[in-house]
Amino acid sequence: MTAHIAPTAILLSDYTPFSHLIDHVTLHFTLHPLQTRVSARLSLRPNPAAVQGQDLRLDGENLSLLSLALNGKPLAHAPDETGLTIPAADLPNGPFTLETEVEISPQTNTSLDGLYMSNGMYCTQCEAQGFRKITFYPDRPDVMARFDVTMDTDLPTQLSNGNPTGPGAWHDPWPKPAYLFALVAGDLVAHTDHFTTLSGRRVTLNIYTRAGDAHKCAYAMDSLIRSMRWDEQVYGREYDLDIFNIVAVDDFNMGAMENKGLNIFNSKLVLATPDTATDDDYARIEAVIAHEYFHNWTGNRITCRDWFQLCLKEGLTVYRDQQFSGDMRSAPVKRIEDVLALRARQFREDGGPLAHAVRPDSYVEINNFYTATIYEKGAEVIGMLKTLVGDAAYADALNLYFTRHDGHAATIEDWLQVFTDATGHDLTQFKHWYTQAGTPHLTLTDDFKNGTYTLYIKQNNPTTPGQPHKDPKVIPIALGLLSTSGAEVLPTTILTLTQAEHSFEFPNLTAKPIPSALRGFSAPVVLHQTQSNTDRAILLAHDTDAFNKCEAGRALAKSALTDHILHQTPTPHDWLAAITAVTRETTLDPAFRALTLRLPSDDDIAQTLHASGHIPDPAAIHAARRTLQTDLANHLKPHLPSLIAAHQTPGDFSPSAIAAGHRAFRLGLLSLMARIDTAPATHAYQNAKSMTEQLGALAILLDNGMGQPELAQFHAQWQNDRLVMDKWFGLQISMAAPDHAAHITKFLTEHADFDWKNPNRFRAVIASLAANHAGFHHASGQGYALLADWLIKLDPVNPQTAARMSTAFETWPRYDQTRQTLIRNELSRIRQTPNLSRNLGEMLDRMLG
Ligand code: 0A1
Ligand code: ZN
Repeated sequence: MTAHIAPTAILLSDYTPFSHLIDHVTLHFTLHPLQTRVSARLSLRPNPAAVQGQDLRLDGENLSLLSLALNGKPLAHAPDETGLTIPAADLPNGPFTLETEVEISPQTNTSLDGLYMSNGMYCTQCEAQGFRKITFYPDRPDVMARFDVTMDTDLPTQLSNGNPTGPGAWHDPWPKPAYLFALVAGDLVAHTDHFTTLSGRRVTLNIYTRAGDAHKCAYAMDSLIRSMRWDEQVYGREYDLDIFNIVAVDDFNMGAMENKGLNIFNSKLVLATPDTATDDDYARIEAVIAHEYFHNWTGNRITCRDWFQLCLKEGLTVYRDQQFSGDMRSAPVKRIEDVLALRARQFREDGGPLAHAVRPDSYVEINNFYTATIYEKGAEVIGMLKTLVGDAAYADALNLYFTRHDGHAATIEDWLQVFTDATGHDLTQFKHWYTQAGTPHLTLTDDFKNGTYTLYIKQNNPTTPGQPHKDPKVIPIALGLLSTSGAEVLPTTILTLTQAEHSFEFPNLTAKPIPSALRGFSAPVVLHQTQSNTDRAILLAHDTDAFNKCEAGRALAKSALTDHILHQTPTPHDWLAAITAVTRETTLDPAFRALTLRLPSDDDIAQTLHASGHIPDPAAIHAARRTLQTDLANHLKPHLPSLIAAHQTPGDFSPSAIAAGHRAFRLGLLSLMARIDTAPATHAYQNAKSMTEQLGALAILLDNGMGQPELAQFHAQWQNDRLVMDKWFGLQISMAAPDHAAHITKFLTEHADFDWKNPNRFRAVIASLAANHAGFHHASGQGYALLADWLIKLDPVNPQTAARMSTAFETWPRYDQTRQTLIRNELSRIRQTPNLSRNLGEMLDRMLG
């Protein structure tokens, strides 16, 4: 085995304030693909809150230092691998200026971190630690400074943070940490609009794209304007610069980035027209535009003291973007979708070797912590806080947060203190949600005696890596009770758990009620309860809580699937009847019906089987799911043609949630129909009026072993549109039959258009293989080997994306011995690769345990 040096972990408990404060930063860029020069002038002074007389340590990576001067006098100190130290002996006791000039090479920076090039455009990504690849600087979020930026380049579009002060010159009046710095230079076109703030200031809004893409910005612009208005109305937050710029970039590791006044976006989260973007793309664009905009207050004006506090800005900003999307669309449907995504990504993470607390206390590589736990569970924790204190108190607490911490770098302790001060709540126990990893499991049992219904709830917090002991958590359970005729006998009531076991009594009832527990998914927990299919069907038909109504349908489907897998039980009639009733219920939102119709994914079933002590068999899960689909299709058959016809969206395309709901429902019906007859799906493909319909119909055909002519037609139609081509690549793999998935993936990696250095294209191919559960976990191990080969190849080029993709392996402990061995062998093989990045190295070490 090749020896590797164990990288040192960074610890929360080691935090100390930085030695100096920076009042002002002046940056000048002379842009050149291979030899960009960066001149920096920092105005510093000793930090009165830090130990006095310390050296000045600046971070810096891959920088050639050309000159260094302190108060105008040259210094001769040489940098090391990770930065530059000016010894205390050379530092004045009062204010001083430090000037550096460095040379960097954006063209050869394939990591897409720091200053890099994409399609001839210069752009930056500095979160979390990219600024140190641009100049020597204390690259930590608690050092906040005002920036002035200028640049030399022939490119016509020259952007940075703040307000423009001249051509290629920018002044940002708001102190900010280095991770919010951004610079863009390119030959771009602007889609421009304006917004007048609550206090009457007129703000210029620009979305910059490559020429030819400007007509694809209308929906992103509309989403931005609605976000700005919503943040004023709901949180009282106004925009604070004269201009707000967004730039769409084709090569980007993540979704988007909230740089002050200059958000940089992955182009797939900006560009949309009805014929190129699906309804899911539209919804995602709206959500991410809002997310990045909302960071202007929750992240930028109030930032994080250190990276352990990442959830302070991310959990809150996700919570806010989820509220926004709920207000713009259907709140119940949005909640159901968010919970399904939480379970698919965060519960999966929390139940495996990569589990970590919402506020971790150690990391090796911070870029590995932009996770579903920090983001989505971080948002759930805020939702629980709001449920516990109430809406009015939540608003008071947020107002206090904004006034108390504006302009500062805060901690989770600060955040909780604001709630305590504003609402009087003691949040000592609640804080466990931030510090203890793992998904709590709740077990519900009940009885009914002498007119009193008693609910017993047990809480169990499983151990996670490095955290063998857990304390009981504070858990708000929203509960309703229904009679067997479906009438609500107890409207939603919040039960607050604080101990390992509780009982709750409900007197004066005439018969044993049916509990509707965890309404609206009031806490991110796994609920175990023995429910009869009859009770589930009553909840599906009558629950007033939309989330639990849908959940009852899923519980029916899950028990049908697991019974079929474990005991070969035939598809139960009560599930078929209950789903048929919902499908035909015209008073229900089509988007809701579409969600209810959708069977749990293969991965979800594997997770469920594992949680109940079984070893999931990917091939059996896949087969069971198809059997149930076919049985449901046959049961619904008499109704399918009329339902499919009824949900055709007439007239011009609208991206509205209502129109999208009709399309989603119709595609769900077409997908069932295709289990019997694929002709309607072929017809739908030929007559598609939007990308949602075209791609949806193609997916159905591929899922049924058809669609080869359509696939060729799709390629011919869209070969020049890179974002649509990502879909073409991905769909063939995600819809491939289990026996063919690895082979098709390999074939597509040899395609001339497989540009593996582009993260969107890499993800379209490699993440689609990982998402094809039965294909990836095929007994041959070919899927595992292929993924490992590609991680080894990508790591030296783009370690962040390689590390992120490695999470496909995180579920290994669920599976049988043979698969566990196959996966662990691949993980060890990758680990032994010479010069592996710290990013991928940390992920492998955590997965290997
Ligand atoms: N703060 C961004 C996420 C982000 C993080 C890291 C990035 O590059 C490595 C890019 C974006 C957000 O929450 O949207
Ligand atoms: Zn964010």
